[in-house]
Amino acid sequence: MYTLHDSRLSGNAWKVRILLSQLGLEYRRITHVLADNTSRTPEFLAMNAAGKIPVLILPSGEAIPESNAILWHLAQGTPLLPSGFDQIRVVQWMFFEQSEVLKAFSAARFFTSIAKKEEEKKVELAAWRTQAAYVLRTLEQHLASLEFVALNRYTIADLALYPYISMAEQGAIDLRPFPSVRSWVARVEAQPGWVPLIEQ
Ligand SMILES: N[C@@H](CCC(=O)N[C@@H](CS)C(=O)NCC(=O)O)C(=O)O
Repeated sequence: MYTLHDSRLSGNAWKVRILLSQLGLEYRRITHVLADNTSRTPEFLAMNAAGKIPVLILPSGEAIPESNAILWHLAQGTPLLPSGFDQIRVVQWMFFEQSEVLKAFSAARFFTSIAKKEEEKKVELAAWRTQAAYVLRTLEQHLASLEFVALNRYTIADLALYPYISMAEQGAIDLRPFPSVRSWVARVEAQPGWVPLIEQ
């Protein structure tokens, strides 16, 4: 059985929960309240020196931090992670997500809708939203003629990009001018096994 260290609202942990569901893998959740700093205890830091969730514990006891490393491990040998040169297209977009998307979209969402510190973080929010607009323009152009980001079918590259982009509006990042991005979000949500952020 797998164990997933997550938090209730984390988009990075959501990626992993979607994939576990899509692959039909059973797991138990250890859901942290990040404000309580339980991801900074010596025990947790021994699993992930960065002190962040998600961390997936494999049935062997091995711990994997970093959402995209977890996706990579779980998807190996499945159609969601192709082999050969196609794999480069997948990893290319997974790096794009970590370098260009994650910080801007997650921080804008956190300070707008979760911590609700829009006034205090005004300057940073403007910079994150400018970066987000650049990302959305890039994806809009890329997805204008493609159904999925890496290949002509759903892969873990789509899954890596999906959570924070789909929640952009929680960071007051407007998705309305990006119809191809919105259609892609809908296509990802239509994949068998997709689960919502908060399950009833
Ligand atoms: N690059 C990491 C980022 C993980 C991350 O930022 N996790 C956040 C929650 S989404 C976290 O644990 N924040 C708590 C903290 O930094 O103390 C990944 O993709 O998994």
